[in-house]
Amino acid sequence: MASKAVCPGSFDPITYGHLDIISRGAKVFDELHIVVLNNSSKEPAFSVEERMELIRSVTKDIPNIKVDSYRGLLVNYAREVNANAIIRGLRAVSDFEYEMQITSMNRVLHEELETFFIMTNNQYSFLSSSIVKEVAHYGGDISELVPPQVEEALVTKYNVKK
Ligand code: COD
Repeated sequence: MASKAVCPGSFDPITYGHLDIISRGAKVFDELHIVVLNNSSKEPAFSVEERMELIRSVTKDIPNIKVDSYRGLLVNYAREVNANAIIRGLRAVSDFEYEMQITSMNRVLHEELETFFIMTNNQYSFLSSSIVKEVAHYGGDISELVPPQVEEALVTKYNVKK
């Protein structure tokens, strides 16, 4: 049976940190679904469609990836697409508590679904969508943090000059 994993997130917007996790995960599983979900504690800057479009654009050279969105619980999405694994990234100890909480909750909701963690590449250990938006908002250089398409979308969104 082909292995199928889900890489869930807000991806608001996708960064080189996300992309690193996605490309490494895609080497391990036969099929990887990147799914844009709602994180109830975050107010998104980009619409779901905009986020999916950016993900599609920056992952177009990775053949075993599908980009999707879902309104609802991640475990229900995983059931619908018959995935048996979740991939998450870990940047620092500070990520651990939150990750442990949602992993445990997801296991209560769907005990066959395993979560796998990929350690961040040191180069991206400080990187998050929030920090990128903050720097972009004030016109700072984000070219080392996100792919060019995402940089362009942020510059347009915040109406700042490069
Ligand atoms: N290096 C490595 N990994 C990174 C980096 C980086 N620089 N930046 C981000 N990541 C990883 C994150 O650790 C995460 O694993 C993934 O990339 C996505 O990150 P975000 O920030 O885009 O996404 P989150 O953490 O906001 O996603 C949370 C979900 C949307 C997945 C979660 O809220 C969810 O599952 N919502 C649906 C409802 C649900 O089922 N909730 C869970 C049960 S309570």
